[in-house]
Amino acid sequence: MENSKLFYVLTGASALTAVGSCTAPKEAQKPLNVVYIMCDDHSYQTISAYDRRYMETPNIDRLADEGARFTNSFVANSLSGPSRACMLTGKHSHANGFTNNEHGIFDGSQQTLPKLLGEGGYQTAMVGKWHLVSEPTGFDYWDILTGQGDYYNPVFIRNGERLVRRGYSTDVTTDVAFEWLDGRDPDKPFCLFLHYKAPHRSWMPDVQDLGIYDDVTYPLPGTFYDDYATREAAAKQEMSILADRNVVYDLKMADKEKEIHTPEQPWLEEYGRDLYRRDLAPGELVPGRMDAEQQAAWDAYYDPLIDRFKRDSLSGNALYEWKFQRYMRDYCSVIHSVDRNVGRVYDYLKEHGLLENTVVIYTSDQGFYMGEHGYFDKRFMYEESFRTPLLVRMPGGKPVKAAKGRTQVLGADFGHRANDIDEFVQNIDYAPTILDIAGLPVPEDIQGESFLPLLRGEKPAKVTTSEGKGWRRSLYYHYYEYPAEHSVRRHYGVRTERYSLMHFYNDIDEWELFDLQEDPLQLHNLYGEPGTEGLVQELRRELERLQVLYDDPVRL
Ligand code: SGN
Ligand code: CA
Repeated sequence: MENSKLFYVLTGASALTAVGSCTAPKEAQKPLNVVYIMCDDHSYQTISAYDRRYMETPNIDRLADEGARFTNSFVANSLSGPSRACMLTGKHSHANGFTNNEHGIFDGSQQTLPKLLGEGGYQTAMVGKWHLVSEPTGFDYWDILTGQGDYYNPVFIRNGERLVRRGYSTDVTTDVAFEWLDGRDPDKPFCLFLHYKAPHRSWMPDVQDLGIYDDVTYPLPGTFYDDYATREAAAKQEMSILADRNVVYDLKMADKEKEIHTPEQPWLEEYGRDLYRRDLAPGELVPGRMDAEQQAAWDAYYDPLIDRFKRDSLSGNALYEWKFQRYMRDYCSVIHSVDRNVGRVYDYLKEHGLLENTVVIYTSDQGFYMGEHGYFDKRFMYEESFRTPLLVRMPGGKPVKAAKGRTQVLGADFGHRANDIDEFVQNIDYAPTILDIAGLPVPEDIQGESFLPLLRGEKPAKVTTSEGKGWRRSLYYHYYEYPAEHSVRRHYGVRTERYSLMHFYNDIDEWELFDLQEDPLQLHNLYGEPGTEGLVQELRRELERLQVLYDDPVRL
Protein backbone atom coordinates (compact mmCIF):
# COMPACT_ATOMS: atom_id res chain seq x y z
CA MET A 1 0.00 0.00 0.00
CA GLU A 2 1.48 3.33 -1.04
CA ASN A 3 0.03 5.22 1.86
CA SER A 4 2.71 7.84 2.06
CA LYS A 5 1.56 9.26 -1.26
CA LEU A 6 -2.09 9.45 -0.40
CA PHE A 7 -2.13 12.69 1.50
CA TYR A 8 -0.84 14.47 -1.58
CA VAL A 9 -2.78 12.70 -4.26
CA LEU A 10 -6.04 13.19 -2.46
CA THR A 11 -5.81 16.82 -1.52
CA GLY A 12 -6.99 18.32 -4.77
CA ALA A 13 -5.53 20.37 -7.59
CA SER A 14 -3.42 22.86 -5.66
CA ALA A 15 -1.75 20.20 -3.57
CA LEU A 16 -1.06 18.04 -6.60
CA THR A 17 0.76 20.92 -8.26
CA ALA A 18 2.60 21.69 -5.06
CA VAL A 19 3.85 18.11 -4.73
CA GLY A 20 5.43 18.36 -8.17
CA SER A 21 7.32 21.52 -7.24
CA CYS A 22 8.34 20.19 -3.79
CA THR A 23 6.76 23.18 -2.06
CA ALA A 24 3.68 21.48 -0.66
CA PRO A 25 1.98 23.78 1.82
CA LYS A 26 1.91 22.32 5.33
CA GLU A 27 -1.89 22.17 5.28
CA ALA A 28 -1.86 19.79 2.32
CA GLN A 29 0.24 17.24 4.16
CA LYS A 30 -2.10 16.86 7.09
CA PRO A 31 -3.78 13.49 7.38
CA LEU A 32 -7.24 13.55 5.87
CA ASN A 33 -10.42 13.73 7.92
CA VAL A 34 -13.47 11.67 7.07
CA VAL A 35 -17.12 12.59 7.47
CA TYR A 36 -19.15 9.45 6.90
CA ILE A 37 -22.85 10.25 6.49
CA MET A 38 -25.19 7.29 6.49
CA CYS A 39 -28.95 7.44 6.24
CA ASP A 40 -31.34 4.68 7.16
CA ASP A 41 -33.24 3.26 4.17
CA HIS A 42 -32.36 5.98 1.66
CA SER A 43 -33.08 4.66 -1.83
CA TYR A 44 -30.86 5.68 -4.72
CA GLN A 45 -34.10 6.38 -6.62
CA THR A 46 -34.68 9.45 -4.42
CA ILE A 47 -31.26 11.03 -4.94
CA SER A 48 -31.33 13.17 -8.05
CA ALA A 49 -27.64 12.53 -8.69
CA TYR A 50 -28.84 9.01 -9.57
CA ASP A 51 -32.43 9.28 -10.60
CA ARG A 52 -34.42 12.38 -11.55
CA ARG A 53 -37.88 10.83 -11.60
CA TYR A 54 -38.92 11.68 -8.07
CA MET A 55 -37.18 14.59 -6.39
CA GLU A 56 -34.25 17.01 -6.35
CA THR A 57 -31.50 16.65 -3.74
CA PRO A 58 -29.04 19.46 -4.62
CA ASN A 59 -26.89 19.20 -1.50
CA ILE A 60 -26.41 15.46 -1.73
CA ASP A 61 -25.79 15.76 -5.47
CA ARG A 62 -23.03 18.28 -4.87
CA LEU A 63 -21.03 15.59 -3.07
CA ALA A 64 -21.17 13.50 -6.23
CA ASP A 65 -20.32 16.44 -8.49
CA GLU A 66 -17.25 17.22 -6.41
CA GLY A 67 -15.95 13.68 -6.25
CA ALA A 68 -17.41 10.45 -7.52
CA ARG A 69 -20.68 8.70 -8.03
CA PHE A 70 -20.61 4.94 -7.55
CA THR A 71 -23.06 3.31 -9.93
CA ASN A 72 -22.63 -0.22 -8.63
CA SER A 73 -22.64 0.05 -4.87
CA PHE A 74 -24.19 -2.80 -2.90
CA VAL A 75 -24.65 -4.13 0.62
CA ALA A 76 -23.84 -7.59 1.96
CA ASN A 77 -27.10 -8.06 3.91
CA SER A 78 -29.90 -5.56 3.32
CA LEU A 79 -30.93 -4.72 6.88
CA SER A 80 -29.90 -2.04 9.34
CA GLY A 81 -27.96 -3.75 12.15
CA PRO A 82 -26.20 -6.23 9.87
CA SER A 83 -25.28 -3.51 7.43
CA ARG A 84 -23.82 -1.33 10.19
CA ALA A 85 -21.84 -4.30 11.51
CA CYS A 86 -20.44 -4.95 8.01
CA MET A 87 -19.42 -1.32 7.74
CA LEU A 88 -17.73 -1.28 11.17
CA THR A 89 -15.80 -4.51 10.68
CA GLY A 90 -15.23 -4.81 6.92
CA LYS A 91 -16.58 -8.34 7.18
CA HIS A 92 -19.65 -10.25 6.03
CA SER A 93 -22.41 -10.94 8.58
CA HIS A 94 -21.40 -14.50 9.47
CA ALA A 95 -17.87 -13.26 10.17
CA ASN A 96 -18.82 -10.28 12.36
CA GLY A 97 -21.57 -12.26 14.10
CA PHE A 98 -24.44 -9.78 13.63
CA THR A 99 -26.68 -11.49 11.11
CA ASN A 100 -30.11 -10.03 11.92
CA ASN A 101 -31.85 -7.26 13.87
CA GLU A 102 -34.13 -9.52 15.87
CA HIS A 103 -31.53 -11.54 17.75
CA GLY A 104 -28.29 -9.73 17.08
CA ILE A 105 -26.10 -8.18 19.77
CA PHE A 106 -22.94 -6.73 18.31
CA ASP A 107 -19.79 -8.10 19.88
CA GLY A 108 -18.01 -4.84 20.58
CA SER A 109 -14.86 -6.60 21.73
CA GLN A 110 -13.93 -7.45 18.14
CA GLN A 111 -11.68 -5.45 15.84
CA THR A 112 -13.53 -2.46 14.38
CA LEU A 113 -12.84 0.54 12.22
CA PRO A 114 -13.05 3.13 15.04
CA LYS A 115 -10.59 1.13 17.15
CA LEU A 116 -8.11 0.91 14.28
CA LEU A 117 -8.52 4.61 13.56
CA GLY A 118 -8.03 5.44 17.22
CA GLU A 119 -4.81 3.40 17.35
CA GLY A 120 -3.69 5.35 14.30
CA GLY A 121 -4.11 8.69 16.06
CA TYR A 122 -7.59 9.60 14.87
CA GLN A 123 -10.40 11.11 16.94
CA THR A 124 -13.65 9.33 16.28
CA ALA A 125 -17.29 10.07 17.03
CA MET A 126 -20.47 8.10 16.43
CA VAL A 127 -23.58 10.29 16.32
CA GLY A 128 -27.16 9.19 15.56
CA LYS A 129 -28.63 5.78 14.74
CA TRP A 130 -26.53 2.92 16.04
CA HIS A 131 -28.94 -0.03 16.26
CA LEU A 132 -26.40 -2.65 17.32
CA VAL A 133 -27.89 -3.27 20.79
CA SER A 134 -24.60 -3.39 22.73
CA GLU A 135 -23.01 -0.06 23.63
CA PRO A 136 -20.60 1.39 21.08
CA THR A 137 -16.94 0.59 21.70
CA GLY A 138 -13.80 2.13 20.30
CA PHE A 139 -15.17 5.64 19.69
CA ASP A 140 -13.83 8.66 21.57
CA TYR A 141 -17.35 9.99 21.69
CA TRP A 142 -20.72 8.43 21.07
CA ASP A 143 -24.12 10.00 21.21
CA ILE A 144 -26.63 7.58 19.79
CA LEU A 145 -30.37 7.36 19.24
CA THR A 146 -32.08 4.62 21.21
CA GLY A 147 -33.09 1.61 19.08
CA GLN A 148 -34.57 2.81 15.81
CA GLY A 149 -34.67 6.37 17.10
CA ASP A 150 -37.63 8.74 17.06
CA TYR A 151 -38.39 11.51 14.60
CA TYR A 152 -39.56 14.00 17.20
CA ASN A 153 -37.77 14.93 20.40
CA PRO A 154 -35.58 11.86 20.24
CA VAL A 155 -33.90 10.14 23.16
CA PHE A 156 -30.12 9.93 22.88
CA ILE A 157 -27.57 8.05 24.92
CA ARG A 158 -24.45 10.20 25.24
CA ASN A 159 -21.47 8.17 26.36
CA GLY A 160 -23.85 6.15 28.55
CA GLU A 161 -26.15 8.94 29.77
CA ARG A 162 -29.76 9.17 28.48
CA LEU A 163 -31.18 12.54 27.45
CA VAL A 164 -34.04 13.91 25.36
CA ARG A 165 -33.21 16.48 22.73
CA ARG A 166 -36.03 18.70 21.57
CA GLY A 167 -36.53 19.08 17.87
CA TYR A 168 -36.60 17.06 14.70
CA SER A 169 -34.30 14.06 14.58
CA THR A 170 -32.32 14.95 11.45
CA ASP A 171 -31.63 18.53 12.62
CA VAL A 172 -30.80 17.49 16.15
CA THR A 173 -28.41 14.75 15.01
CA THR A 174 -26.56 17.28 12.86
CA ASP A 175 -26.41 19.70 15.82
CA VAL A 176 -24.82 17.00 17.99
CA ALA A 177 -22.21 16.37 15.30
CA PHE A 178 -21.38 20.10 15.14
CA GLU A 179 -21.01 20.26 18.92
CA TRP A 180 -18.52 17.43 18.78
CA LEU A 181 -16.63 18.97 15.88
CA ASP A 182 -16.48 22.31 17.73
CA GLY A 183 -14.94 20.67 20.79
CA ARG A 184 -12.52 18.27 19.14
CA ASP A 185 -8.74 18.59 19.23
CA PRO A 186 -7.98 20.56 16.05
CA ASP A 187 -4.47 19.16 15.90
CA LYS A 188 -5.60 15.58 15.36
CA PRO A 189 -7.37 14.15 12.32
CA PHE A 190 -10.93 12.95 12.83
CA CYS A 191 -13.49 10.54 11.52
CA LEU A 192 -17.10 11.44 12.21
CA PHE A 193 -19.84 8.85 11.74
CA LEU A 194 -23.05 10.81 11.25
CA HIS A 195 -25.95 8.35 11.06
CA TYR A 196 -29.44 9.73 10.46
CA LYS A 197 -32.58 7.89 11.48
CA ALA A 198 -34.29 9.32 8.40
CA PRO A 199 -35.94 8.13 6.20
CA HIS A 200 -36.84 4.99 8.16
CA ARG A 201 -40.43 3.90 8.75
CA SER A 202 -42.82 5.57 9.63
CA TRP A 203 -41.55 8.45 7.49
CA MET A 204 -42.59 11.40 9.65
CA PRO A 205 -41.58 14.68 8.01
CA ASP A 206 -40.39 17.71 9.88
CA VAL A 207 -43.35 20.04 10.51
CA GLN A 208 -41.71 22.68 8.30
CA ASP A 209 -41.75 20.18 5.40
CA LEU A 210 -45.32 18.92 5.72
CA GLY A 211 -47.10 19.12 2.38
CA ILE A 212 -44.15 20.32 0.30
CA TYR A 213 -44.74 17.62 -2.31
CA ASP A 214 -48.52 17.57 -2.25
CA ASP A 215 -48.72 18.95 -5.77
CA VAL A 216 -46.55 16.16 -7.13
CA THR A 217 -48.07 13.01 -8.61
CA TYR A 218 -45.37 10.38 -8.66
CA PRO A 219 -45.11 8.00 -11.62
CA LEU A 220 -45.89 4.41 -10.71
CA PRO A 221 -42.86 2.17 -11.13
CA GLY A 222 -43.12 -0.24 -14.05
CA THR A 223 -43.31 -3.23 -11.71
CA PHE A 224 -45.92 -1.74 -9.36
CA TYR A 225 -48.56 -4.29 -10.37
CA ASP A 226 -46.14 -7.24 -10.34
CA ASP A 227 -47.97 -10.58 -10.16
CA TYR A 228 -44.79 -12.42 -9.03
CA ALA A 229 -45.25 -15.10 -11.68
CA THR A 230 -42.19 -17.44 -11.75
CA ARG A 231 -40.98 -16.06 -8.36
CA GLU A 232 -42.35 -17.84 -5.34
CA ALA A 233 -40.10 -16.05 -2.84
CA ALA A 234 -40.97 -12.64 -4.29
CA ALA A 235 -44.62 -13.40 -3.68
CA LYS A 236 -44.03 -14.69 -0.14
CA GLN A 237 -43.41 -11.47 1.77
CA GLU A 238 -45.29 -8.95 3.86
CA MET A 239 -44.01 -5.71 2.45
CA SER A 240 -46.71 -4.92 -0.01
CA ILE A 241 -47.87 -1.32 -0.20
CA LEU A 242 -51.40 -2.50 -0.74
CA ALA A 243 -51.65 -5.26 1.85
CA ASP A 244 -49.09 -4.34 4.50
CA ARG A 245 -48.97 -0.59 4.54
CA ASN A 246 -51.18 0.46 7.38
CA VAL A 247 -53.35 3.52 6.78
CA VAL A 248 -53.29 4.53 10.43
CA TYR A 249 -49.67 3.83 11.35
CA ASP A 250 -47.79 4.26 8.08
CA LEU A 251 -50.06 6.69 6.34
CA LYS A 252 -51.01 8.67 9.43
CA MET A 253 -54.76 8.57 9.07
CA ALA A 254 -54.98 8.46 12.86
CA ASP A 255 -58.39 10.05 13.28
CA LYS A 256 -59.53 11.33 16.64
CA GLU A 257 -62.94 9.76 16.13
CA LYS A 258 -61.38 6.31 15.62
CA GLU A 259 -63.62 5.65 12.64
CA ILE A 260 -60.80 4.53 10.40
CA HIS A 261 -60.01 0.87 10.90
CA THR A 262 -57.35 -1.43 9.60
CA PRO A 263 -58.80 -4.85 10.25
CA GLU A 264 -55.83 -6.62 8.62
CA GLN A 265 -53.42 -5.20 11.25
CA PRO A 266 -55.44 -4.13 14.31
CA TRP A 267 -52.40 -3.93 16.59
CA LEU A 268 -50.87 -1.36 14.29
CA GLU A 269 -54.06 0.66 14.34
CA GLU A 270 -53.85 1.34 18.07
CA TYR A 271 -50.09 1.81 17.99
CA GLY A 272 -50.42 4.29 15.13
CA ARG A 273 -53.06 6.30 16.91
CA ASP A 274 -51.03 6.34 20.07
CA LEU A 275 -48.03 7.58 18.16
CA TYR A 276 -49.74 10.75 17.04
CA ARG A 277 -52.56 11.32 19.48
CA ARG A 278 -50.97 10.87 22.83
CA ASP A 279 -52.15 13.46 25.34
CA LEU A 280 -49.34 15.67 26.46
CA ALA A 281 -49.19 18.06 29.34
CA PRO A 282 -48.43 21.47 27.79
CA GLY A 283 -44.72 21.91 27.28
CA GLU A 284 -43.84 18.49 28.61
CA LEU A 285 -41.46 16.45 26.53
CA VAL A 286 -42.35 12.84 26.13
CA PRO A 287 -39.63 10.81 24.46
CA GLY A 288 -40.49 10.00 20.89
CA ARG A 289 -43.67 12.00 20.92
CA MET A 290 -44.47 15.48 19.81
CA ASP A 291 -44.76 18.49 22.05
CA ALA A 292 -47.88 20.66 21.88
CA GLU A 293 -46.52 23.00 19.21
CA GLN A 294 -45.35 20.21 16.96
CA GLN A 295 -48.61 18.35 17.45
CA ALA A 296 -50.64 21.44 16.51
CA ALA A 297 -48.70 21.90 13.26
CA TRP A 298 -49.02 18.20 12.52
CA ASP A 299 -52.77 18.18 13.10
CA ALA A 300 -53.30 21.33 11.04
CA TYR A 301 -51.80 19.47 8.11
CA TYR A 302 -53.23 15.99 8.66
CA ASP A 303 -56.76 16.65 9.88
CA PRO A 304 -58.06 17.85 6.48
CA LEU A 305 -56.32 14.91 4.78
CA ILE A 306 -57.99 12.52 7.20
CA ASP A 307 -61.40 14.07 6.53
CA ARG A 308 -60.85 13.75 2.80
CA PHE A 309 -59.72 10.14 3.17
CA LYS A 310 -62.92 9.35 5.07
CA ARG A 311 -65.07 11.08 2.45
CA ASP A 312 -63.40 9.31 -0.47
CA SER A 313 -63.57 5.81 1.07
CA LEU A 314 -61.23 4.37 -1.54
CA SER A 315 -60.82 0.70 -2.32
CA GLY A 316 -59.02 -1.62 -4.75
CA ASN A 317 -56.43 -0.03 -7.04
CA ALA A 318 -57.57 3.48 -6.15
CA LEU A 319 -56.64 2.78 -2.51
CA TYR A 320 -53.42 1.09 -3.60
CA GLU A 321 -52.34 4.10 -5.67
CA TRP A 322 -53.42 6.55 -2.97
CA LYS A 323 -51.22 4.65 -0.53
CA PHE A 324 -48.31 4.90 -2.98
CA GLN A 325 -48.72 8.66 -3.46
CA ARG A 326 -48.93 9.30 0.29
CA TYR A 327 -45.89 7.08 0.87
CA MET A 328 -43.86 8.94 -1.72
CA ARG A 329 -44.87 12.36 -0.39
CA ASP A 330 -43.93 11.47 3.18
CA TYR A 331 -40.70 9.76 2.19
CA CYS A 332 -39.55 12.56 -0.12
CA SER A 333 -40.42 15.19 2.50
CA VAL A 334 -38.24 13.35 5.02
CA ILE A 335 -35.42 13.25 2.45
CA HIS A 336 -35.81 16.97 1.83
CA SER A 337 -34.77 17.52 5.44
CA VAL A 338 -31.83 15.13 5.04
CA ASP A 339 -30.71 17.08 1.99
CA ARG A 340 -30.98 20.37 3.88
CA ASN A 341 -28.85 18.90 6.68
CA VAL A 342 -26.24 17.60 4.26
CA GLY A 343 -26.08 21.22 3.08
CA ARG A 344 -25.52 22.31 6.69
CA VAL A 345 -22.66 19.82 7.06
CA TYR A 346 -21.08 21.08 3.85
CA ASP A 347 -21.36 24.69 5.02
CA TYR A 348 -19.88 23.81 8.40
CA LEU A 349 -16.87 22.17 6.78
CA LYS A 350 -16.47 25.12 4.44
CA GLU A 351 -16.75 27.75 7.18
CA HIS A 352 -14.21 25.90 9.29
CA GLY A 353 -11.72 25.46 6.46
CA LEU A 354 -12.13 21.70 6.47
CA LEU A 355 -13.33 21.04 2.93
CA GLU A 356 -9.77 20.94 1.62
CA ASN A 357 -8.66 18.01 3.74
CA THR A 358 -11.83 16.08 4.45
CA VAL A 359 -13.34 13.20 2.50
CA VAL A 360 -17.15 13.23 2.72
CA ILE A 361 -18.93 9.94 2.13
CA TYR A 362 -22.69 9.72 1.66
CA THR A 363 -24.46 6.38 1.77
CA SER A 364 -27.35 4.43 3.30
CA ASP A 365 -27.52 1.24 5.34
CA GLN A 366 -29.27 -0.28 2.32
CA GLY A 367 -31.46 0.61 -0.64
CA PHE A 368 -35.24 0.66 -0.48
CA TYR A 369 -38.29 -0.12 -2.59
CA MET A 370 -40.23 2.87 -3.82
CA GLY A 371 -43.14 0.75 -4.98
CA GLU A 372 -41.11 -1.51 -7.28
CA HIS A 373 -42.73 -4.98 -7.26
CA GLY A 374 -45.47 -3.32 -5.20
CA TYR A 375 -43.11 -3.19 -2.21
CA PHE A 376 -41.83 -0.91 0.49
CA ASP A 377 -38.94 -2.05 2.79
CA LYS A 378 -35.76 -3.87 1.69
CA ARG A 379 -34.17 -7.28 2.61
CA PHE A 380 -34.29 -8.94 -0.82
CA MET A 381 -31.29 -9.40 -3.05
CA TYR A 382 -33.31 -7.81 -5.84
CA GLU A 383 -31.56 -4.76 -7.20
CA GLU A 384 -33.41 -1.94 -5.41
CA SER A 385 -32.52 -3.17 -1.93
CA PHE A 386 -29.25 -4.93 -2.75
CA ARG A 387 -27.94 -1.61 -4.03
CA THR A 388 -27.23 1.37 -1.83
CA PRO A 389 -26.28 4.91 -2.82
CA LEU A 390 -22.62 5.84 -2.50
CA LEU A 391 -21.26 9.28 -3.26
CA VAL A 392 -17.81 10.48 -2.23
CA ARG A 393 -16.69 14.09 -2.17
CA MET A 394 -12.95 14.39 -2.50
CA PRO A 395 -10.84 16.91 -0.58
CA GLY A 396 -10.73 20.09 -2.61
CA GLY A 397 -13.90 19.10 -4.42
CA LYS A 398 -12.29 17.91 -7.61
CA PRO A 399 -14.36 15.42 -9.63
CA VAL A 400 -12.66 12.04 -9.82
CA LYS A 401 -11.37 11.08 -13.23
CA ALA A 402 -12.73 7.58 -13.23
CA ALA A 403 -11.06 4.99 -15.36
CA LYS A 404 -13.48 3.68 -17.94
CA GLY A 405 -15.05 0.80 -16.12
CA ARG A 406 -17.43 -1.86 -17.27
CA THR A 407 -20.85 -0.47 -18.06
CA GLN A 408 -23.41 -2.14 -15.85
CA VAL A 409 -27.02 -2.89 -16.40
CA LEU A 410 -29.17 -0.76 -14.12
CA GLY A 411 -32.84 -0.91 -13.22
CA ALA A 412 -33.14 2.81 -13.89
CA ASP A 413 -31.25 4.74 -16.52
CA PHE A 414 -28.85 7.03 -14.64
CA GLY A 415 -27.08 8.33 -17.74
CA HIS A 416 -23.30 8.30 -17.65
CA ARG A 417 -20.87 10.77 -16.10
CA ALA A 418 -17.12 11.13 -16.40
CA ASN A 419 -16.72 10.72 -12.64
CA ASP A 420 -18.78 7.53 -12.39
CA ILE A 421 -17.11 4.58 -10.75
CA ASP A 422 -18.81 1.53 -12.23
CA GLU A 423 -16.91 -1.18 -10.37
CA PHE A 424 -18.66 -3.42 -7.86
CA VAL A 425 -18.26 -2.05 -4.34
CA GLN A 426 -19.93 -3.31 -1.19
CA ASN A 427 -20.34 -2.01 2.36
CA ILE A 428 -17.62 -4.41 3.61
CA ASP A 429 -15.28 -2.12 1.62
CA TYR A 430 -15.95 0.98 3.71
CA ALA A 431 -13.69 0.08 6.65
CA PRO A 432 -10.63 -0.75 4.53
CA THR A 433 -11.23 2.31 2.34
CA ILE A 434 -11.41 4.66 5.32
CA LEU A 435 -8.28 3.09 6.83
CA ASP A 436 -6.56 3.55 3.50
CA ILE A 437 -7.67 7.20 3.32
CA ALA A 438 -6.26 7.64 6.82
CA GLY A 439 -2.97 6.15 5.65
CA LEU A 440 -3.33 3.23 8.04
CA PRO A 441 -2.69 -0.44 7.31
CA VAL A 442 -5.65 -2.71 6.54
CA PRO A 443 -5.56 -5.88 8.68
CA GLU A 444 -5.41 -9.16 6.77
CA ASP A 445 -8.66 -10.54 8.15
CA ILE A 446 -10.78 -7.71 6.76
CA GLN A 447 -12.81 -9.16 3.89
CA GLY A 448 -13.57 -5.96 2.00
CA GLU A 449 -11.24 -4.11 -0.35
CA SER A 450 -10.15 -0.50 -0.25
CA PHE A 451 -11.71 1.33 -3.19
CA LEU A 452 -9.40 4.29 -2.70
CA PRO A 453 -7.42 3.29 -5.82
CA LEU A 454 -10.63 3.65 -7.84
CA LEU A 455 -11.12 7.13 -6.38
CA ARG A 456 -7.60 7.93 -7.49
CA GLY A 457 -8.60 6.96 -11.02
CA GLU A 458 -6.35 3.91 -11.14
CA LYS A 459 -7.17 1.31 -13.71
CA PRO A 460 -9.35 -1.36 -12.06
CA ALA A 461 -7.60 -4.11 -13.99
CA LYS A 462 -4.31 -3.10 -12.39
CA VAL A 463 -5.51 -2.62 -8.84
CA THR A 464 -4.19 -5.22 -6.42
CA THR A 465 -6.86 -6.75 -4.21
CA SER A 466 -6.74 -9.60 -1.72
CA GLU A 467 -7.73 -11.87 -4.62
CA GLY A 468 -4.86 -10.69 -6.78
CA LYS A 469 -4.65 -8.24 -9.67
CA GLY A 470 -7.85 -6.69 -10.97
CA TRP A 471 -11.02 -5.55 -9.27
CA ARG A 472 -13.70 -8.03 -8.09
CA ARG A 473 -16.14 -9.20 -10.74
CA SER A 474 -18.80 -10.74 -8.54
CA LEU A 475 -20.56 -10.01 -5.25
CA TYR A 476 -21.75 -12.19 -2.41
CA TYR A 477 -24.97 -11.60 -0.48
CA HIS A 478 -26.58 -13.31 2.51
CA TYR A 479 -29.83 -12.34 4.27
CA TYR A 480 -30.88 -14.16 7.47
CA GLU A 481 -33.81 -12.46 9.21
CA TYR A 482 -36.63 -15.00 8.94
CA PRO A 483 -39.06 -15.82 10.48
CA ALA A 484 -39.56 -12.14 11.18
CA GLU A 485 -41.43 -8.99 10.27
CA HIS A 486 -42.04 -8.68 6.51
CA SER A 487 -41.51 -12.42 6.02
CA VAL A 488 -38.71 -12.27 3.48
CA ARG A 489 -37.18 -15.75 3.29
CA ARG A 490 -33.53 -16.36 4.09
CA HIS A 491 -31.37 -16.31 1.00
CA TYR A 492 -27.85 -16.02 -0.30
CA GLY A 493 -26.63 -15.37 -3.79
CA VAL A 494 -24.09 -14.15 -6.27
CA ARG A 495 -24.26 -11.23 -8.67
CA THR A 496 -22.04 -10.91 -11.68
CA GLU A 497 -21.98 -8.17 -14.27
CA ARG A 498 -24.89 -9.72 -16.11
CA TYR A 499 -26.58 -12.26 -13.85
CA SER A 500 -28.04 -12.52 -10.40
CA LEU A 501 -28.50 -15.97 -8.87
CA MET A 502 -30.11 -16.44 -5.47
CA HIS A 503 -31.13 -19.36 -3.31
CA PHE A 504 -34.03 -18.96 -0.87
CA TYR A 505 -33.85 -21.50 1.94
CA ASN A 506 -35.17 -22.49 5.37
CA ASP A 507 -38.91 -23.23 4.94
CA ILE A 508 -38.58 -22.79 1.17
CA ASP A 509 -36.11 -24.16 -1.38
CA GLU A 510 -36.21 -21.91 -4.39
CA TRP A 511 -33.55 -20.72 -6.79
CA GLU A 512 -33.99 -17.56 -8.83
CA LEU A 513 -31.86 -16.54 -11.78
CA PHE A 514 -32.12 -13.21 -13.58
CA ASP A 515 -30.48 -11.95 -16.73
CA LEU A 516 -30.07 -8.30 -15.78
CA GLN A 517 -29.27 -7.32 -19.33
CA GLU A 518 -32.48 -8.74 -20.80
CA ASP A 519 -34.61 -8.36 -17.71
CA PRO A 520 -33.29 -5.47 -15.58
CA LEU A 521 -36.53 -5.25 -13.59
CA GLN A 522 -36.19 -8.89 -12.53
CA LEU A 523 -39.58 -10.20 -13.51
CA HIS A 524 -38.58 -13.44 -15.21
CA ASN A 525 -36.95 -16.18 -13.18
CA LEU A 526 -34.88 -18.23 -15.63
CA TYR A 527 -33.88 -20.90 -13.17
CA GLY A 528 -34.74 -24.36 -14.43
CA GLU A 529 -35.44 -23.22 -17.99
CA PRO A 530 -33.95 -25.44 -20.70
CA GLY A 531 -30.69 -24.03 -22.00
CA THR A 532 -29.66 -22.38 -18.72
CA GLU A 533 -27.96 -25.46 -17.22
CA GLY A 534 -24.41 -24.43 -18.17
CA LEU A 535 -24.93 -20.89 -16.96
CA VAL A 536 -26.38 -22.09 -13.66
CA GLN A 537 -23.45 -24.43 -13.16
CA GLU A 538 -21.00 -21.61 -13.79
CA LEU A 539 -22.80 -19.24 -11.42
CA ARG A 540 -23.11 -21.87 -8.72
CA ARG A 541 -19.39 -22.47 -8.99
CA GLU A 542 -18.80 -18.76 -8.51
CA LEU A 543 -21.21 -18.66 -5.59
CA GLU A 544 -19.40 -21.56 -3.96
CA ARG A 545 -16.04 -19.92 -4.59
CA LEU A 546 -17.26 -16.82 -2.73
CA GLN A 547 -18.68 -18.87 0.13
CA VAL A 548 -15.30 -20.53 0.51
CA LEU A 549 -13.42 -17.26 0.09
CA TYR A 550 -15.48 -15.56 2.80
CA ASP A 551 -15.75 -18.76 4.82
CA ASP A 552 -19.55 -18.67 5.13
CA PRO A 553 -20.48 -21.87 6.97
CA VAL A 554 -23.83 -22.06 5.17
CA ARG A 555 -22.18 -23.37 1.97
CA LEU A 556 -24.32 -24.48 -0.98
C1 SGN B 1 -38.92 -1.87 12.04
C2 SGN B 1 -40.00 -1.58 10.99
C3 SGN B 1 -39.85 -2.50 9.79
C4 SGN B 1 -38.41 -2.52 9.27
C5 SGN B 1 -37.49 -2.90 10.42
C6 SGN B 1 -36.04 -3.00 10.06
N1 SGN B 1 -41.32 -1.75 11.55
O1 SGN B 1 -39.15 -3.08 12.69
O2 SGN B 1 -40.74 -2.08 8.78
O3 SGN B 1 -38.26 -3.43 8.23
O4 SGN B 1 -37.63 -1.90 11.43
O5 SGN B 1 -35.55 -1.83 9.52
S1 SGN B 1 -41.93 -0.64 12.56
O6 SGN B 1 -43.36 -0.96 12.71
O7 SGN B 1 -41.24 -0.73 13.83
O8 SGN B 1 -41.74 0.67 11.96
S2 SGN B 1 -34.03 -1.50 9.63
O9 SGN B 1 -33.70 -0.52 8.62
O10 SGN B 1 -33.80 -0.98 10.96
O11 SGN B 1 -33.33 -2.75 9.41
CA1 CA C 1 -32.26 0.53 7.28
